[in-house]
Order: sequence, then structure tokens, then C-alpha cells
Amino acid sequence: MKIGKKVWVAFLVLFFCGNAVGVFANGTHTSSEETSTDQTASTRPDSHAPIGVMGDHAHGAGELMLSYRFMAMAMEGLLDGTDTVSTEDALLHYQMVPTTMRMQMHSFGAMFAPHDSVTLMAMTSYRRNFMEMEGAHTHATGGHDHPVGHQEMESTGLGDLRLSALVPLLNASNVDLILNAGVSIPTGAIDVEGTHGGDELIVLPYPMQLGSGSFELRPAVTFAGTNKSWSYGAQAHAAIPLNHNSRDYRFAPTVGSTLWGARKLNDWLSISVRGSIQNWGNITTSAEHTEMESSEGEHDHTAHDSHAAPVAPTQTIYMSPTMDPNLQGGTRVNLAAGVNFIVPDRFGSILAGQRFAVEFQTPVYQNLDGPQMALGWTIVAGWQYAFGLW
Ligand SMILES: [Cu+2]
Repeated sequence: MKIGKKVWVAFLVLFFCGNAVGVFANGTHTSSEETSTDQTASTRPDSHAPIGVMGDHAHGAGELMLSYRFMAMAMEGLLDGTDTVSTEDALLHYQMVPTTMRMQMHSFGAMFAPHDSVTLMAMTSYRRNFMEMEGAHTHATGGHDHPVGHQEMESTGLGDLRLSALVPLLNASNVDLILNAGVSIPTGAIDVEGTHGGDELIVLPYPMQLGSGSFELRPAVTFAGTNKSWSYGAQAHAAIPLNHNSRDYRFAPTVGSTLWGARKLNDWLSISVRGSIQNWGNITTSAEHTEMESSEGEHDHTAHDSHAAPVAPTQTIYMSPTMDPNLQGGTRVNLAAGVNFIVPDRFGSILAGQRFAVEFQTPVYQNLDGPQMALGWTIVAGWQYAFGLW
């Protein structure tokens, strides 16, 4: 109920702001409607979805689009189901507990349409993960490297490569339906190592790795519509990992959908709101991980020094919840607000058509198999530019 209310309030705010700002920006409403008539559909600021949505549009034959997106994401604290878990409570069960995580990602994309019936898309990314953790164990007498207090870990590198073919199933004057047949190629590393206090290197936990390690199918279907000063769209998407990766684990499929509405304020600016939901499962693995701790609640020094597999693995105890394959799944509902800019034709041929967009997103509901890190917010800023090759 609480979520429903927030969504409606957001849509109402957008509606009223949209109209108020629209009047302000154009003097009167009629002028805004006049300008829209001499704009073709693809040169409207809102003819592309909010920047957080991928593969929402196709291109005409011979058109190439280049894009760059910067994404920053902040995770804060722990959730078990929908309940907050304090660091102190989590440390009763784990040696290490994450407190915050930051991710920054630079994505570079290209779209090209060899024909009106298909647009090819490729996207690669470079990312940095940073995690802060608190450690529970303190040893009065030293002797070995062991997590004590605050720790940080970091990973940087190439993410997975996404390739897809976008097929417009319906391309009417003001509605589009696009099928996206995508795959993900595991170019991102899954064996990044780091320290967890001291000099000892360990393989970093799942959320700190750069890729999934698996080939994935990434199908999606997008519906988008426009009228004089509004546009709207919906997309359903899935990611289906096909194989156990080289470390013998596999992410569960992710399914999600998103729904957005945008108000065109004038020929260069639109604002949007968007709701989205994602559900993803836990990791499956048959590996006896070396990062497992002994099955005893008591700390076992002999087993620990080599980080050997548990002696009697009746009940696996992980060093940190981020290393437990069964604490990775969840469901999240997000709400986002964004702006899209396009440089209009009157600015001349070089600048005209350049697009800039920003979208800020925050969860309104999270239900996680936890303790698992909760998402705080995400921001995506991007540039897109399309031009004809022939
Ligand atoms: Cu494009």
C-alpha cells in the first residue's frame, strides 16, 4: 500500500510540474503544441526512454548511434527480507560484514542499423567496485593476519560485453514495439583477488567481481508511445545465465520490468518518472569453496590459517554474507526521476541531435535473501549521438 501511494504521488507531481514548467518554458501551451508538430518523432527529447533504460529504440537504415553512460550506485547497510540488520547483529554470525558499497561504471555503446528491420547494438563497460567491511574477530595476541575492525576492498576492470539485435515488430507513427534478442559475453573477471586485512589474498566475494562469468541470454521487449507532449513506455527483460562459470557457480536468472512516462516541455527538454521491479535468485554452485570457514561456531586456528575446506561440513559457515551463494537473491521495486535534453536543429548541423540525460533512482521496496547489502540509490548520466552513414 505504501509503495502504491508513493508511485501515485510521484506521477501526480510530475504531471503538475510538467504542465507548470511547460507553460513557463513556452509562454503558453499552444506554442508548445505548435513546436511539436514540426518535430519528427526521433528528434524529440523524449523519443528516447529515460537513460537508465537500455535498448528502448531502434534506428533507421544507415544510422549509427554512439553512446556513453556513467552510472554510480551506492549500497548501504544490510537487509534480511525487508528488515534492517545492524552490523553488530550480523557480526554475531560472520567474521566480516559489509557496511557500504560503491560502484561506478563507464559504459560505451554503439548502435547501427544495416536495415530498417534490424538495429545491432554492442555495449562494453569499465567498472570499479569498492566495499567497506567491519570485522568481528580481534585477537588479544597477534600471530597471524586476521580481519580486525574496518576493512576496504576494491576491484576495477572490464565488465561483460553485451550484444543484441533489436527488431521493430511494430513501427507506427506514434507507437513502437521492439523485440530485443541479446546475449552477454563473459569478458568481465570473476577471480579478482584482494585482501581482507593483512597481506593474505582472497578471491573477492560475488558482488565485488566484475562479470557473471557465464554466457547469458538477454531477451527484452519494449513498447513505446508518443503523443503531442507526452510519451510513455514499458519494457520487460530477463537475463538468463547459460553455464556454470570457470569458478563453478552460476547466477540465477533475473527478470524485470519497467514503466515510464515523460513530459516534453519544449523542443529540447523532457522530464520523466519511471517505476521498475526486478527479481533475481540465488547463486547455484557445486564448488567446495576455499573461502568457507569451519563448521564450528568457534574459531578454529588450524583450519583458518590455510583457509581449508571445512573438516565436517555439516553446516557451512561463511566468512561474510557476501560469500554465501544463498544470500544473493531478492526483489526490488525502484522509482526514478529523470531529464532528457536534445540539442534542437536550429543549433546547426554539428551540435543538433546531441542528447544528454540524467536519471536518479531509489528503491521503494527491497526484499532480499539476507543479510545482504541494501541498495541506496543509483544515478545514470549519459550522452547519445546518432547520425546517418548513408
Ligand atoms: Cu540508439
